[in-house]
Amino acid sequence: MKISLIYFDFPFWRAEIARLSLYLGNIEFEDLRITSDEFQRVKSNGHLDNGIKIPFHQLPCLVVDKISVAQTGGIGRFCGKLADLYPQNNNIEAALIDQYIDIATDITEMVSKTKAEDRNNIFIESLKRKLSILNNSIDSENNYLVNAKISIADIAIWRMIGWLISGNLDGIQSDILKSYKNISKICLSTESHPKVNEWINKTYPKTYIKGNF
Ligand SMILES: N[C@@H](CCC(=O)N[C@@H](CS)C(=O)NCC(=O)O)C(=O)O
Repeated sequence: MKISLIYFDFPFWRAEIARLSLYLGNIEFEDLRITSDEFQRVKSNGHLDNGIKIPFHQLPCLVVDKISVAQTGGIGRFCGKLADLYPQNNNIEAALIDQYIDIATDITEMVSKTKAEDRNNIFIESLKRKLSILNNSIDSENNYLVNAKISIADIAIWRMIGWLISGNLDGIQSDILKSYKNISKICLSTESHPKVNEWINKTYPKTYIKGNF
């Protein structure tokens, strides 16, 4: 099976859910990172400069034996199944993992649909409400979100939170996580997984600070 994952050159959760699953599962893949210039063309014509089709004109896109697949959740589940980070025969465990992928999407959309000037107190309070609910959904004894083993849910939440506290989002302070200890614990456990650590060393910008949760 020939697999390529197409995204931009940064470790956002929408791409990392796939890249990191494949890496953790020792599954060979092409990690294709495109420029924002090429993405402007993708948005208008729905394919890469080399002709590869990009469904819905959106990234990430996974290409499996020349078949292009879009949508973060589906891509994450596909890679998770290959890498044993998402169950193939346990529907309830799958649904528990899915709910974390979907809350990562909800929070991402909530933030990315606002401009810096709209991130006022009301917005920050509603973001904190979401984080608090997420925090309370996690058992404080657990190192991972579902069934005490790493899954695509942990990768999604760790990288979504990493983006949220990066300091690169105007109006969102990097200490926003400080009251949410269960989320922090999940992020720290995921980041210190040996293969995750290897991937960070191999692919993240040298400025990336570990343990910052
Ligand atoms: N529903 C899509 C959303 C992906 C998405 O919004 N990707 C952004 C880049 S991070 C994008 O392609 N935006 C351009 C557009 O939506 O036209 C998914 O879950 O993958």
